[in-house]
Amino acid sequence: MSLRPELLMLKPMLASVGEALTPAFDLHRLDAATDRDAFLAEVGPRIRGLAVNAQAVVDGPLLDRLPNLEIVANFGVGYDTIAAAEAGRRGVVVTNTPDVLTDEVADLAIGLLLATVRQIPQADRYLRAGRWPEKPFPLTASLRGRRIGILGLGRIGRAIARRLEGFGVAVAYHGRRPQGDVPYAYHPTLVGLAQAVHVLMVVAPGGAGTDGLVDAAVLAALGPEGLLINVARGSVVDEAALVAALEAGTIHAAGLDVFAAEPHVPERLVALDRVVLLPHVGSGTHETRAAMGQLVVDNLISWFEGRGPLTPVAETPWPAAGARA
Ligand code: 8YV
Repeated sequence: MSLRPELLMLKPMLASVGEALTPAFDLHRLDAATDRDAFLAEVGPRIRGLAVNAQAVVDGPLLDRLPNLEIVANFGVGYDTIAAAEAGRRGVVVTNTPDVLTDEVADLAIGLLLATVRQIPQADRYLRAGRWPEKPFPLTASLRGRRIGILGLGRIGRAIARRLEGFGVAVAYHGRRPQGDVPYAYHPTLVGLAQAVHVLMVVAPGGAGTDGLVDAAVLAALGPEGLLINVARGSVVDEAALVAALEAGTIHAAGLDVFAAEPHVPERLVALDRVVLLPHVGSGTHETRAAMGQLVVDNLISWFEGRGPLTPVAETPWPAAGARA
């Protein structure tokens, strides 16, 4: 048996993560196994750490196969596909990658907002299709004088709001509770926020607590001039209701970086010209992905050197009260 801690990756990760882990750990790859069951039966009991990409499912049945697991290090700030509370009950700590991606995702959110309002990709397509000599590109909506609502004023939501201040637009927000240290108007209900703004930007974490939160009623409240921008999780928006609202013109447009069943995007969305669709690239730069990978590595090294996790999630606080060793 190896004296080096044994780690499992469920899917391929950024190459630098594997390279940085290899000197200190024995790395196993579940996706490389031809027989997943036989692999987990043999290797599972020796696994002490998991390194996972955001959106990889870590559920009770998988945790059952890993009885000596100590830590799940997630590559991503969102960890809605990890059963974190269940992991906590089993004494397993879960870490994510906050802060290192905040500004990058906020930048992308602003880019997506402008692209959607001013139809930047559509204008690019128009030029490339050789249509400019026929007649000028049609006039678009404007960000001027618009009110922007943010659903989820966490780290990324705040970074977006700060950027919006520079654009001279009014910002309001909805979340579980008002936050005392911000100058933005709080709306206790999401429908109330949607009614009060022209643009709703979704930045709330995914998971059971936010599933389908942006539903037909919220979209109706946003109204026929309204825009929806989502850089959080597809699950936060009722995608069928969104498609229906866009098709019927009950909202004006949408800019989406995330979808309910990634990487699959409903054909009816793709068919609509008033939406800007991105393949989940919010954190997708060389610099930020490298920083996220480094934080995954640093969490694992810190843990196995006995210094505890660097960025544990809320469900598995550290140091933990109670039973955890
Ligand atoms: C993912 C993300 O990490 O951080 C998150 O929650 O959604 C992204 O940054 C990315 O999809 C890589 O898996």
